[in-house]
Amino acid sequence: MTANASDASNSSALSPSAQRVQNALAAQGVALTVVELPQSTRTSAEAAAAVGVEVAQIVKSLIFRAPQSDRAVLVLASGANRVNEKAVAALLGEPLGKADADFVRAKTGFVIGGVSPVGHPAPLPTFIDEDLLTYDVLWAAAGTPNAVFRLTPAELVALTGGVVAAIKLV
Ligand code: 5CA
Repeated sequence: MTANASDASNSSALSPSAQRVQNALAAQGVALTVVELPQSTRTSAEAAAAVGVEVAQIVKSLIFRAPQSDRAVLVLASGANRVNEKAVAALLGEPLGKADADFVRAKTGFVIGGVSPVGHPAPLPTFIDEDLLTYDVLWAAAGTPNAVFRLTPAELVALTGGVVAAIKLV
């Protein structure tokens, strides 16, 4: 597509990674809006402060590696929780290991700190922390470390097709 004067002067133009998330949302037919903020949303705490919600309402998009199948597994956790890797592995039926930054980038198309629940090159097996379903409103990363979007828990489940489960470390 050719840039024009109107694009160049559009202060709401998104960076390419954030635009990929916006396009993925639009392709699924939901009216959700990616916003790029001047401040960092790299961590759950920063994201919560930036949008003015509790850290528990931030969707952490964590990638684990299933080495037997070399699959990436997406875990969507409340910003307040740590993930019980063994519980996720049991649900998946395969052991899980850590993912390094290159693996995360290759499987999601996003850098750590900006990994979105949607907009990946190919679908990922996805698990959703059941605690996220207790909030009216959530915010998730949208492709860069300062891009986010607001959604409901029902939208998170519908958009990702994730399995809702008890996966926090207690
Ligand atoms: N933008 C915010 C939420 S809106 C965000 O992306 N938070 S996050 O928690 O989902 O992403 C940061 C996560 O990336 C950390 O919790 C951690 O699990 C992971 N991470 C951070 N550094 C590394 C690293 N060097 N290698 C692999 N994973 C990492």
